[in-house]
Amino acid sequence: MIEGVPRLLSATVPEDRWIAATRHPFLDAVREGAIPERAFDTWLVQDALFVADLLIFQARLLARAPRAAQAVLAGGCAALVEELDWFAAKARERSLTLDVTPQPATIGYAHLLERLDTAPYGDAITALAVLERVYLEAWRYAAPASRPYREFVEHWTTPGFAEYVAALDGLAQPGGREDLVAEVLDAEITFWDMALDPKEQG
Ligand code: HMH
Repeated sequence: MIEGVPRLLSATVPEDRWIAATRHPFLDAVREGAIPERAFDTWLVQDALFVADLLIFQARLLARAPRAAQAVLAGGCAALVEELDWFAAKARERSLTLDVTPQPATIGYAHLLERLDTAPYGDAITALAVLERVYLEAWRYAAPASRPYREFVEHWTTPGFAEYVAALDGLAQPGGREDLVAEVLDAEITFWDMALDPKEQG
């Protein structure tokens, strides 16, 4: 048993990477309010780019999903569209542009999503379930955050998001390409690393 990993996925998820992805030092720093806002903002804008890539992947996954998985995946696509609106609103509030160059972590993750496009459905949905579960558990670990990040941590730990992640757990088909699950966790770790060491954006 690994804490935070659903039972169905526990045999598929490498424990060391799981812990590195869900208890990253960036998350401790967010909880403590110890991240400079500039660094947080840089990461936030890259996450917006990631969500745009994720929507493309997920829409394609929906197109080839079995009938029984359509409602959850379609709901997820609609939620990602709303999430992009939310990112746009946060960017306006914080005077940030979303029109930035993707950083290497974001480009690397986008390439992984492209490879998942051509993976068998069972492997792709399992990777998506892990991708969302790891994000939820990471933000749960960061809670309760002090200001100025509390609203962000609350946004990514809502009951609605948790229910969606649980529904994805139920769609996962573990036992296939475990290397893809490990790659998702590595991509998540690299994404948090980028948050601690952001390249300045023009
Ligand atoms: C890096 N992983 C990352 N960003 C996200 N927004 C999610 C997962 C979940 O949508």
